[in-house]
Amino acid sequence: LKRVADDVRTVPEEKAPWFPQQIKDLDRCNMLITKFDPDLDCDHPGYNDLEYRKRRAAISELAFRYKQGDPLPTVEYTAEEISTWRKVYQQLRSIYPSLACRQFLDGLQQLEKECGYGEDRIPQLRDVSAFLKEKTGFQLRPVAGLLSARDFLASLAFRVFQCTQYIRHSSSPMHSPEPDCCHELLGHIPMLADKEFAQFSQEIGLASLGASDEEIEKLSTLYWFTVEFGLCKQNGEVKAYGAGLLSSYGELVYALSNEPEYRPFNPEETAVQPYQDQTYQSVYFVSESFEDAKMKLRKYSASIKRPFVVRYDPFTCNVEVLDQP
Ligand code: TIH
Ligand code: FE2
Repeated sequence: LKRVADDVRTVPEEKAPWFPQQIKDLDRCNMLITKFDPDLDCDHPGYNDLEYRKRRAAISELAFRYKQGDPLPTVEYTAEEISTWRKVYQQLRSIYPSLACRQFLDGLQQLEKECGYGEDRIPQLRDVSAFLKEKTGFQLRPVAGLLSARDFLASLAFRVFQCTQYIRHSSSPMHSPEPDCCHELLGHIPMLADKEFAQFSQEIGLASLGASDEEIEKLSTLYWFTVEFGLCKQNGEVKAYGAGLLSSYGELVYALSNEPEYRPFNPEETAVQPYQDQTYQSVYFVSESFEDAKMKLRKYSASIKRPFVVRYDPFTCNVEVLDQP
């Protein structure tokens, strides 16, 4: 490998799609996907609730205005929102001990002790981000809704996790087809407090930088079946580590019942498995351990063809581009 002298060197556009090389560049990674939008999708549980839609728009506005380095916006949640949170928290909390993986339970316990997690209030992104920064270097950034896979994955390369701040509609606390703060705060955050999982997440992000559309599609499918809906073995039992499961009472119970199909996690196969984003998954992939998932993913990433190599510099928090020999 030949190191390129200039750190801010970029890859010419004909060689690869643009990608962020500095954390500040994430301000440009904000392409939203209009899917499950309460204003556009008549099946959305909030579609007929004008109050809810107005509230969503106001919280989205905070994310649209956000620039890297700004203090994270805080939201004063209403009594109704807190009551939705309470239902979600109570229900899930009662089944976590038997269904969630050890890393998740450790993270959640720390959040309850050190970060004000509990059923009575919705934690603020600002506090959670400060907590994570100390544990694994991850930080949060507010996002208005579902991001394009390319932009979402790119932020992981910088240990930045894009988080929605609104809450699901009160009529469906047990499952949401789109991310919301229950999903982020309960599903993702406890896992991101684990060092090994944080590393795993960043590696998916780094693999995505400058990748072709086809590769992005495969990586986001891998992300889907691991970070969102992954299962892993622990002491001879199958446990959940995927955030989409850990934030949905309905799907968490379903995934660990004997109804769905299980297959061993294998990146080549998993990356091309069609997935379900409206309702529960019909197949889940089971890893032997995180270590195993990380090693397999690393091998897969190395097989992605790019005309350059990227390296994250933890001192400057920049992504360096190196030429292939
Ligand atoms: N289904 C999850 C929940 O109910 O919390 C949310 C999502 C996970 C992945 C995409 S949307
Ligand atoms: Fe998610």
